[in-house]
Amino acid sequence: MMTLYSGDLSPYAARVRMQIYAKGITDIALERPATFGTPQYRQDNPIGRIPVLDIDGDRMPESQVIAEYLEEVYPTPSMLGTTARETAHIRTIARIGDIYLMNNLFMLAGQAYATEKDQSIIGLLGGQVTRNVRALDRMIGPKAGEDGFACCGRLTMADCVLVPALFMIENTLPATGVPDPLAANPNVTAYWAAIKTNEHAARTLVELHRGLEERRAMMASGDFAKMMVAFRAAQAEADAIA
Ligand SMILES: N[C@@H](CCC(=O)N[C@@H](CS)C(=O)NCC(=O)O)C(=O)O
Repeated sequence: MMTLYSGDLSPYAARVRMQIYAKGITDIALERPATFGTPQYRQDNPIGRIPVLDIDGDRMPESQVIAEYLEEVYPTPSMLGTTARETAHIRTIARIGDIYLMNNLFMLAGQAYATEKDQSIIGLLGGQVTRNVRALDRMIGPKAGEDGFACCGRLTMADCVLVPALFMIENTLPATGVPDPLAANPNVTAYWAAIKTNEHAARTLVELHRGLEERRAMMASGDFAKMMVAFRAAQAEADAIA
């Protein structure tokens, strides 16, 4: 039995969920780990993050690693290429989404909620996001804006990463004050409008929006601030043991 430890608003978990939906996998349970953010979770999962794929108690972290594992275990429908070169293109776009966009967006997210914003962090990470949306604009397929697929004319692992990354650009980046990086990039803008209509992307986006609403409610009630204090304490405890 496999369980994906996940959370609605986690863009990294969302990329794996979208892949699971697109592949029609029905025997992986999706669960928010009850201990997430506690010292116990960090003890059980050294990196301390989600997603984690639990395979009968054997825990596998890192969304990209999980995505590649799922491709091997559930090869059809394939979300990789039909040639080595196509697969390399898909993986390049997926890396842009993961490393160059999502990682910087995730690190920036704290600035969206901060009462006093640190402009040096926003400038550094926001600049990376802006630059790499421009790179993406040149690297997605020439028909991406028409067919709604990042490459190869069908849904691939690249789309699974780009959907949560572009969700963050649209929904969490504005609160940091970084100018909209989509405005100057017509291919990505057209692709984003088109991929939103894909059923698996739409399902994933509903979950991401639900997570965002929940986060906003927690912020309004003060529960989010309390959760962050607990998260930091758990991290400090884990660091002290290390
Ligand atoms: N490189 C990791 C990043 C995962 C990640 O940062 N997950 C976030 C949620 S989106 C998390 O668990 N954050 C908790 C923390 O930083 O303590 C992956 O690809 O899975």
